[in-house]
Amino acid sequence: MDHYRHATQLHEIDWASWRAKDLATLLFVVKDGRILLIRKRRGLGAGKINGPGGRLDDGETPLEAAVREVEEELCITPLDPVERGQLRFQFVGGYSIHGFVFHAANFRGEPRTTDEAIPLWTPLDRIPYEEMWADDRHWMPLFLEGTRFSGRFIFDGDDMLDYEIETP
Ligand code: 8DG
Repeated sequence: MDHYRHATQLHEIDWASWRAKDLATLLFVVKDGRILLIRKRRGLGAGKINGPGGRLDDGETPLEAAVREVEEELCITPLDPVERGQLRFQFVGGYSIHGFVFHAANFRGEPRTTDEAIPLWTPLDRIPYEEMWADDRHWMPLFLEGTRFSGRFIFDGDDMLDYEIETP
């Protein structure tokens, strides 16, 4: 909605009618006290550390896309992913993206470096927030403790201008 291209604060947006231009996924495997992060090599957020994920293809559900993206980016198959949260991002300039965040406790295969990502098994107390999107430090602790969350954010490029995170 280019309608919101000038918004810098959450209250300027009618979130009930807000619809993102793109839907996307993030999936974090958490196992043996470590979380499987990636150094993202291309796409939105290239260079940053994140979880594997990307935009939905036509006709895909978020769950299907989440599994496909992990397979494409890391060559592993996450087992029994569960949705834990949603993230709604409005960018200054008009772009918007709605992310679905999944957790998986297990996977099949061995993570490999691909054109898209470098796998980084990371101890849970050493998450490199300074190399991640600015919002992640606010919801990742909820994710890791198993609390469901729903976040809304306004970004200007890499800068987070306003945010709110709700839990049940
Ligand atoms: P491409 O072929 O279109 O380049 O790539 P794609 O795989 O379709 O999409 P992408 O560019 O990888 O999708 C953007 C990813 O970035 C998607 O997984 C959601 C994620 N993402 C944001 N914003 C934020 C954020 O603020 N924090 C985190 N952790 N992830 C984010 O778009």
